[in-house]
Amino acid sequence: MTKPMRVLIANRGEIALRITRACGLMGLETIGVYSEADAGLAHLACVDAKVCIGPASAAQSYLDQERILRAARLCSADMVHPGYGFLSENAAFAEAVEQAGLIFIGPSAQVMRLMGDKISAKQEMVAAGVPCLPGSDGALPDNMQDTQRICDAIGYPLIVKASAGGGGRGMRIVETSKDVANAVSNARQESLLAFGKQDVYAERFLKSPRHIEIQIVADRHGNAVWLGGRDCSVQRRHQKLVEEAPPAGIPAQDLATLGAQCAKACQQIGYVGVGTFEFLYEDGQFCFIEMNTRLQVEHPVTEMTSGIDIVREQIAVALGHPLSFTQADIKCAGHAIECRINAENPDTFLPHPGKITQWWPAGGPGVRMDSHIYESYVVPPYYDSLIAKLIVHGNTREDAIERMRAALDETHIGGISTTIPLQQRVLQADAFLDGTVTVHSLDQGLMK
Ligand code: MV4
Repeated sequence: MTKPMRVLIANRGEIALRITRACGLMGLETIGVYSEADAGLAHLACVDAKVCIGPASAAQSYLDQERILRAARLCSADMVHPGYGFLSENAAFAEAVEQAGLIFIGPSAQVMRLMGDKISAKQEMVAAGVPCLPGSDGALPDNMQDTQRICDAIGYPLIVKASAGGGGRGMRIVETSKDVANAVSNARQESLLAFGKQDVYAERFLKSPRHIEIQIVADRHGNAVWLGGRDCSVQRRHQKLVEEAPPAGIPAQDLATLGAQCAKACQQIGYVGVGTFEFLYEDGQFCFIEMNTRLQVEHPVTEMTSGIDIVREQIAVALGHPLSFTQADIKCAGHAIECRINAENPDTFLPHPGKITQWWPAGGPGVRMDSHIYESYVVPPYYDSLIAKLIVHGNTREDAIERMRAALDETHIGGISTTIPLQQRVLQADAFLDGTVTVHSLDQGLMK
């Protein structure tokens, strides 16, 4: 018997528990790391070893590469799973993990850099035949006359985006030609301040798009498969609230064409791991915006419709195993919806940390609750406020909506306020039932 591989889980909360479960199924040993504020995390009761890596502040714990690598050495880890957020899209960390002789569970540092830069990502996608919006060919030049000419050629409205951006920072919408100079210099300044990089690009602006994404997985042997599409349009301030698979009302054939383009793009850029291609969808057209080189929060809706354990496959391909299925094996069955339950005031969205005094999770057929909370658990104020993901599956979208409404009603979380009341409203809103929600619907008050 060879000794099992050991996976260090460089994350916290529900995703640390999700990764611990996948490792358990695969016969892998697990190492949990936690901050001083997180000694009570649920997954720490299930791991084979645990290490406190520092104070509550993420900068001194979950974001501290040295402390995580030290814990990895201390516990003889073979692999590091970064989860989402924190160091998951940090190419320097991926490199440091490999330098230490360990396996980073994610794509190569080189591909992370290529896709992390929005300008090079878009150039790669154009080259791979993935649909993109018309815009500047690479970064806008320093020269304002040339910039003005390029923007006039794109037409208005257009959007100026930071190459290092993402999540909505460093963007400026430009309505007319005379606003170009100001928008570009403001976007540059904001990007320099936020990311230390002032490169920006311009592309046509879509006024009311949906946010559609494609989940992919690729192995080291040149196989790449897309596992389905998701609609993540229900969001507020770039925080997603409800996600579903498949996207409602989009012809399956159109999604399949796009999925095949994404899988091919993975092969062209040498992508290995799980990943997500993000698109805007308007008037029947998809336009690539960015790629996420990590496991995503909303991966469960794709697991429920594809039947694939995405975390398990992610770890398997990191170990060098070939994918255990081909594209022809993947069928989208039924419909899945996820609600991200946050410890927040549902109206102001202000975080509401504190002690959970009551926890009654929903259950029953087609109901899945991915959560690390329990009665007496204290939600710390230092991190993301996600405390649970409620996922339902049904044969049709209507069945899934019905199950989600019942599951939201059944779930009781005492002691703190949560986003559940807001999600209950979304699940009753005409725009949601019609499948016409755009990324602006919630902010525009269309789901009250
Ligand atoms: C856009 C856009 C309209 N046109 N690009 C916002 C965050 C970043 N990921 C990309 N974003 C957008 N890019 C063009 N050419 C509108 C948005 C956008 C958005 C996109 C996805 C999810 C929520 C959003 C909320 C506001 C704006």
